[in-house]
Amino acid sequence: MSIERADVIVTSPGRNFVTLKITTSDGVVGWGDATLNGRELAVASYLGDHVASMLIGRDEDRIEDTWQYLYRGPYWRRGPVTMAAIAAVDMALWDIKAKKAGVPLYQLLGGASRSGIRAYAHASGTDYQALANAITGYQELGFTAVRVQTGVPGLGQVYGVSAAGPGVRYDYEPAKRAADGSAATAPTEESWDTAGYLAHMPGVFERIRADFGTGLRILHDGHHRMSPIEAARFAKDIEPYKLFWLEDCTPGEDQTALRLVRQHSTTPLAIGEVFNSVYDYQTLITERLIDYVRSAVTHTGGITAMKKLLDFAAIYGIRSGIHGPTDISPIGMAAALHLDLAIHNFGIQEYMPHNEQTLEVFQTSFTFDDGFLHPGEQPGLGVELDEDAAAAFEYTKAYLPVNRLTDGTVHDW
Ligand code: KDG
Ligand code: MG
Repeated sequence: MSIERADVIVTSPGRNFVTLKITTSDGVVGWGDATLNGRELAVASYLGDHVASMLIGRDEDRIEDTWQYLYRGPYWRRGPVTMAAIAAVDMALWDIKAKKAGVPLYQLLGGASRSGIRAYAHASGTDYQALANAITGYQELGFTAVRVQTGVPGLGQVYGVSAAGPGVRYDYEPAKRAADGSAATAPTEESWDTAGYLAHMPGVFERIRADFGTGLRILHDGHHRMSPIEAARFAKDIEPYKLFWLEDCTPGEDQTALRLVRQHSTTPLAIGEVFNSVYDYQTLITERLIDYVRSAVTHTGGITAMKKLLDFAAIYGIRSGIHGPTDISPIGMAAALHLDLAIHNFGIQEYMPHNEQTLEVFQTSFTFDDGFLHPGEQPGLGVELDEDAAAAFEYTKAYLPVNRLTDGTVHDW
């Protein structure tokens, strides 16, 4: 048997997704997620124009060999576009292998190491009361861990904070279409003030601890906005509130920045959602500069590469915190859940439920119950894409916003 077809499907059920469908000569179908938020068509072209023809006739069982062929073969290695494309091929081949074996994928990764996958939700609000209401709402759903993001006095819309108002569940969709829902032509711009943020946030964590007690796992995302010394001071300032993690405190591309933060604080650190290779972590892991690996399976070369990355992290006592916002499709999410269940050094899983339109296109078998996710027992990844439903949602260009400091300088997210 061999790979007979490789088709790229782009759909936009409220947001854009790129999916690879691999079909074998005996009709087994495997699915892979290749969604790269705001740059979707670059990956669709990489797959459709350059990779698809290389797959035809290959043995679908040779997953490691295909991974190395796609990674080393083209001369140009790494990068988010390449690694998202390789990830999609890899996921689809694992999906096929597990379907052929008649087992859920986690069984091929070593079997279950736990009964459920602790998930964290995104709680946010423009002011403290709205944030507290959101936390309460997620606790009522069973979550024991929440990421908290809130507005900063003096600033307008802040990245990662819902403007929807108290009590409304936040669908995390920072990539914006035009105001009327049509294709965007350029990113929106938001303003940012690091000093105001640094002055405001410790008081927010203090109130959360006072109101919600010590049992709640509190996570926070710095979205790469601090300089190394700002991040070091912030991580130290918030130590009394014992966060589960502080994510992306400094821009991800500078691994040595984390040395400075680490020297000054015991606040646990998480980073990696914009990484695409184990080499992005080499210094961070071997020098124990982080506590959680935040890569997405979709952006890091798939299940084959993530398993190796997480095994490497395990040697240094570093745990997983796999990226799981809504720009990871249900296929990418399922891949994360199978890994989460199987690996020993699982930490926590991000969970942003997809909207109803997305779940019409992607039929999932994973479950959420009382704070814990499970990938389900369906053979393969456990997600099938409905091509008729997908065809009803035309690609609509959307961009992540650009941040500017109050003097107009372009800043990180
Ligand atoms: O595409 C960008 C989003 O995935 C990102 O902003 C989400 O920071 C994020 C998170 O931690 O989920
Ligand atoms: Mg993040």
